Amino acid sequence: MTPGRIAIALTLAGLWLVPAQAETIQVTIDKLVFAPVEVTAKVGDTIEWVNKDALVHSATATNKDWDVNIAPHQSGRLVLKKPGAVDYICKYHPNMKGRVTVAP
Ligand SMILES: [Cu+2]
Repeated sequence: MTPGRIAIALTLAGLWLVPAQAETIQVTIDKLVFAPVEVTAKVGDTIEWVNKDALVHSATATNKDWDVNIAPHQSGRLVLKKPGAVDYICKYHPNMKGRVTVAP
């Protein structure tokens, strides 16, 4: 869908004036890589990691704020509660790195 068509669809659906709502941001894990490596979000948004590998991974904040386990071919979710930038790794494969920047 083109941006113009999305605007028309939102207008027809009466969604245009609704304030921004919490979003779910997907990060794919494929062959031991988080993609995209870096995401931006807002407090209240959800990050969903989708693990395409046959290995268990985690998204573990280096500041210890959160630790999400993601089973093979499953997904793991986290609701962002605090603003700030958080670097994370996979605790099983520590050279897997990502970053979430959370706006207030
Ligand atoms: Cu891993």
